[in-house]
Amino acid sequence: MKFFMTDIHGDDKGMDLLLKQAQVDFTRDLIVFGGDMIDRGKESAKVVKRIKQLVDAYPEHVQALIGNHEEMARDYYRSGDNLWLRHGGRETIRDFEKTFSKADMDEHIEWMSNLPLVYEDEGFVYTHAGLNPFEALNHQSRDILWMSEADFYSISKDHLHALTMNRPVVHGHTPVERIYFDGCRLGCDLGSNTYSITEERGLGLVNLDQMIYYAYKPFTGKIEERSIMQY
Ligand SMILES: [Mn+2]
Repeated sequence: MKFFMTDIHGDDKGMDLLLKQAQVDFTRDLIVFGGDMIDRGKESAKVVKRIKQLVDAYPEHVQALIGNHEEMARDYYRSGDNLWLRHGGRETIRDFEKTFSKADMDEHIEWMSNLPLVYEDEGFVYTHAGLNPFEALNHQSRDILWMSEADFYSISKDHLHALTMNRPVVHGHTPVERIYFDGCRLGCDLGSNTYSITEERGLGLVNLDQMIYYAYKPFTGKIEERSIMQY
């Protein structure tokens, strides 16, 4: 099976529950994490630690991408850019310092700062927020980490299909209440710790083979199973 999970934003519990619910088998399945592991939620360090452990243990079956929140952390540590501190970074630094030794902290920050922008396999192209149709898939600029839903969805299907060789693009970044497939894009961020309507915040685990997903809602503590809408 092929899975995607994105924009976890520090919800380690939700991540754990969903992986168990879907019975993800890291020795056989593929799971791609779409970035924004950190910030807003309380357990950023645990989430980064868990995903790094999985990538290290199952490099053929677990892939992780960078999101704009890891990019802000990268800019903070590399060039002192303070933007991150105003987007949850202050709390994440405290959590990292509480969870990791100095050496572990450096190792995890270095690891998440160097994650790729794009992953692709024969079936799909995976990215955090979007793709620039004027740049080759392996030469995308870092701006794509910040691409708005409006910009990404204004690209014609033909243009995007030409870039991806007809593979759907699986992404996160902008919270949605339901996951839908428009024929070439699949937005999978259910707004974990970020969506404006608190009661509707969720974390999703998408099964790309079955086109279904599990949504964990911290407000109710329940996991709902839904089909991906297609039109
Ligand atoms: Mn996000």
